[in-house]
Amino acid sequence: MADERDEPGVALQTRPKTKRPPMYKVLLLNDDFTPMEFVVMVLERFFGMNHAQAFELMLMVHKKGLAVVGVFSYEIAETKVTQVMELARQHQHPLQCTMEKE
Ligand code: TYC
Repeated sequence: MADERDEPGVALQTRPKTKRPPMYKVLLLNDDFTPMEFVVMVLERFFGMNHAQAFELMLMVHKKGLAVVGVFSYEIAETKVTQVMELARQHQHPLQCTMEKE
């Protein structure tokens, strides 16, 4: 028996036209010089992590080379990257923070 897809005059449910905005991953990269405590402080200050979460994520970056620290809208991700890079620059640490589309 034909299902409703085959029946003339029966409207298919259409997808809502509102598209979700693209989201962006903020990535933290390892290096050999930035002090671990500085990275932990950055994660606490700009990414709302408690000390244990920040320490765990810092160690993950240290061991794996990089990690996603959060996913945000474009403007928020860009602000986080700028804040991290600016603080690292002020302290003369080579810490790198970037963003990429999810
Ligand atoms: N690898 C650094 C060290 O041994 C620590 C570090 C961790 C640096 C994470 C950057 O994103 C980073 N001092």
